[in-house]
Amino acid sequence: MSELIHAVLNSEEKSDFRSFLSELRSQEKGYLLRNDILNVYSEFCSKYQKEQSFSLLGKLIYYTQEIIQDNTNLCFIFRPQIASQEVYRVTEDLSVESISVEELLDLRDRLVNRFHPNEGHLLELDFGPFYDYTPTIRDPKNIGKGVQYLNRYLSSKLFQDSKQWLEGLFNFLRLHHYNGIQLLINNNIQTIQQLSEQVKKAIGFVSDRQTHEPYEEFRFQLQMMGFEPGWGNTASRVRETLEILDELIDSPDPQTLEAFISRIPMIFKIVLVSAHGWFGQEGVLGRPDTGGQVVYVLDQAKNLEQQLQEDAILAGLEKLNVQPKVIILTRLIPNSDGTLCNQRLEKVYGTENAWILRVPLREFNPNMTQNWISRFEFWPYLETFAIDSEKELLAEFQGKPDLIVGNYSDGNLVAFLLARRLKVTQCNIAHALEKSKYLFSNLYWQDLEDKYHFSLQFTADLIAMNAANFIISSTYQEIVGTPDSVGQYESYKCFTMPDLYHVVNGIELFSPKFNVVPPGVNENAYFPYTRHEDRVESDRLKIEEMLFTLEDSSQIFGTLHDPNKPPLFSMARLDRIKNMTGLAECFGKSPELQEHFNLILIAGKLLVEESGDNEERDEIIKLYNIIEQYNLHGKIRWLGVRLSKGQSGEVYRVIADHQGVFVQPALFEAFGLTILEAMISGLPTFATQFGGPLEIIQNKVNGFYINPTNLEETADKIIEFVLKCQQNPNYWNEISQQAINRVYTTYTWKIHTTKLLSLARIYGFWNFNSKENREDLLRYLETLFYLIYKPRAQEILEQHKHR
Ligand code: UDP
Ligand code: LCN
Repeated sequence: MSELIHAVLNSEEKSDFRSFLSELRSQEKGYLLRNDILNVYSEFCSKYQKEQSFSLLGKLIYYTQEIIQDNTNLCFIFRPQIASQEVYRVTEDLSVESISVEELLDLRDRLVNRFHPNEGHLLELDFGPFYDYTPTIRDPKNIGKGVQYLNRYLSSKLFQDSKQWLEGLFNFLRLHHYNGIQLLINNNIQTIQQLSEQVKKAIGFVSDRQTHEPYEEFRFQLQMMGFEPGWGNTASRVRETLEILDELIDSPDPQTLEAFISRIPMIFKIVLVSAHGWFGQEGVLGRPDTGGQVVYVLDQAKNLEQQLQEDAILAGLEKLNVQPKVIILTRLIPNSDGTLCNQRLEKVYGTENAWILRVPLREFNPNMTQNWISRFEFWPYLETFAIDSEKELLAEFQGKPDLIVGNYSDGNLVAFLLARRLKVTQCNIAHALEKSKYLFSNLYWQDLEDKYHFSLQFTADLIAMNAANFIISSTYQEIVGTPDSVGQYESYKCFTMPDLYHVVNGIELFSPKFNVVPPGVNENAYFPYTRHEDRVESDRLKIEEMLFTLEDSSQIFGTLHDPNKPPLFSMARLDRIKNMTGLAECFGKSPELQEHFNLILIAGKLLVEESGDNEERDEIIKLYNIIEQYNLHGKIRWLGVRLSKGQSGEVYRVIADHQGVFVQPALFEAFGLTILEAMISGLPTFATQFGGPLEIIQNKVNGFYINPTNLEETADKIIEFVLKCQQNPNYWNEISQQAINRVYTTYTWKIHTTKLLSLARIYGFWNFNSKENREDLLRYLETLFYLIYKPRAQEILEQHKHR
């Protein structure tokens, strides 16, 4: 970047740069974010009739993420490429100097008047040194493909010392049991030499058998040779697995290693931690805090169980009575508002051995702990919840789990505490890191602390993401963003929490622990509207009535003048970021949209008094105001209903029957399951360009991007689609079909679970083999937990005691 700045300064654009800096200095805001910068620059260009994009200055501005005013100096924060940052100070006389991360964080503190030079330095958190001894990916485009990289890297290291590598492999093979039953190899094989010989002998033995001969029929002969169950369920499967092992011993390479490890029966018991919300199978969706995460985890649990069962059968473990078990760990909520969230154990529908295990919070103050607690207030209860859960899990599994997966900041912290105590592989899933959702949430954390307690959340995030053996993200940009926007994990790289700590290196984004594994969609509930044979006519009629005509003021607001107009549909929890009010305003401001569509929203509750959530209450009031302001009566229906999965699937299909469209107008969406649901149903979908939808949808191919902060442009995009449909009556169908194809080819739970289990096995293998010493990192994280997290959590607990 320094070269680019100097190129500007040494060119005829120097005076433009000077005038632009003076334009910046005249701005009221001392802290300009990318959008502000682009606006100032665009105004500057039109004022002085300058070329925007092809100039050197334009290029410089393109890479600028933030500009901070420091008296007469300006501090430029550049992002020359994904996951990297450079900071320069430009003085009034145009001298340029690079500044360190530490100086930048001090500057940010000064900006918000939180800098106390006399009080000495603030605590600096730096995770960099802990990653010094682990491999890192070099090319940013390979970020998120951790396991591939790790395999290649570690294999090449491991295979260098063939004796040590083979010893490691041998020891790993001897490790596996299921409920006390030895798997894979027994004591008849004592050395790696014997293993190699016996593998060849066994290959010869199974090759002489019928391809489909069941394993049980030759089990005892194999046992005599030293092989226990786990190699396959038929002669051909056993032969394949042994041949892979044979190849691995004779001429190892990373692909063979991956293929072999992916077949090892080493995962039977999994915990999915989803701590805060109303976690249930009915009556919970659409409540504050309870949306996609519950859907994701439930579907994941079902599919994981199924995959584990299939894997166990394929491995030849059927007759051993192997019953894989998946437990979703959540909190028990005694006052459960008609849901089953007060039940200790609930079986997951459609599974044999997947359960929701609910563990109550200790009774610090029954007014709090008997009721739902917002995710922003939940922090003080996590440690005791983890301690109590450990006992319950050990009892339910009759032993330790093989994998612990955390969900969201709180679940990830619990997963860390459990994994640390039980010494089990820890996987993290963020779902949504709030830091990216709330602008300046770290810089102004003190002002937001009462409402959001971000000091705990961000500390918990740092602890859990660094502790995790591997992290699953739904998109690439969740990790490191796009060329012009910062990723969610990336935002933890360097930030200040004024008066609390400075993070100079919060996470290694190039670590192979990051893996992109997107979720799928429940294909029983959500499927194309054209699959008439799978739809139930009476359900369709009921949903039709509910969406367009039913009068029920307790849960439906609005009567349509013309119910036959196509619906412009959206469904989301009613929080600020989901921006349902923005969509209503966009509709209100556009007579053209009103002419073509009715607006149908399924969102939250209709009455302020019925909501216990701050943001939901604000949004309810705002939505009514917009309806009045733009006089949307007769053009809008707002449904405050809670639907079952089956019903919500039929909602999308009925909207598609009416040639409607789905709009997802969130100000930021981490991933966006409703987008998958709408697309698989066959709805042309317009989704926010901020966040995950950018990767789900390919613009104008199988859906459309919108910028929900630009209401006029959003309306224009939808109208443009309508006009195209009028010109080409097949256009709606084309987009609809492409949307369906996109989900079936890229977003299925089968793809997800196969990859997740393969990751869990491979990371388990590497942890065993590389004997990576992480104790120093884990001790550092524990220190943060005890010295920063716990005292702050205790303060909230004291406040809660008086509620
Ligand atoms: N949902 C629902 N009823 C509502 C709102 C949402 O059933 O009133 C479901 C929706 O079908 C989807 C999930 O909740 O499965 C929302 O997931 P998404 O990832 O879109 O957003 P989140 O709420 O997790 O931020
Ligand atoms: C949380 C969110 O905010 C959504 O964007 C995701 O789709 C959901 O979790 C599931 O991961």
